[in-house]
Amino acid sequence: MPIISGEADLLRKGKAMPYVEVNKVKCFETTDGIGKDDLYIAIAGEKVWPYYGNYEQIGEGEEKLIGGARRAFQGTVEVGLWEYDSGSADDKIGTFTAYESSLGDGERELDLTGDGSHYKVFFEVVE
Ligand SMILES: [Ca+2]
Ligand SMILES: [Ca+2]
Repeated sequence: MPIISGEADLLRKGKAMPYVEVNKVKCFETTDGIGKDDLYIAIAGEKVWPYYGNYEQIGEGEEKLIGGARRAFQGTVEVGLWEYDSGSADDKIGTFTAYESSLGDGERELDLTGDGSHYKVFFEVVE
């Protein structure tokens, strides 16, 4: 993946570069409305997954191995799961904050329940 501007800043400063990395997403219940969800993941407001296209469809009982959708950060960073809608604003499945202090804690999982949904997201702060 290309080096994005934030990463370049960190490289210049010569500091350690923690990354937040989303490993897996499981869908237990899609957002309100009919059919599958059009899922995408954003970190610090920038789409990091899927790499091509606006979203990937996910249905109830399905999971996506995200593997490697990551971004460097310092301090804290917001990660969001969103449901793409073409005719209206996207629906927020949920957002959470990743902390630099979680470096080395291993993989964590969180439940997200926005817009009538239930997802589990598995993520990690790595070096
Ligand atoms: Ca929707
Ligand atoms: Ca949609």
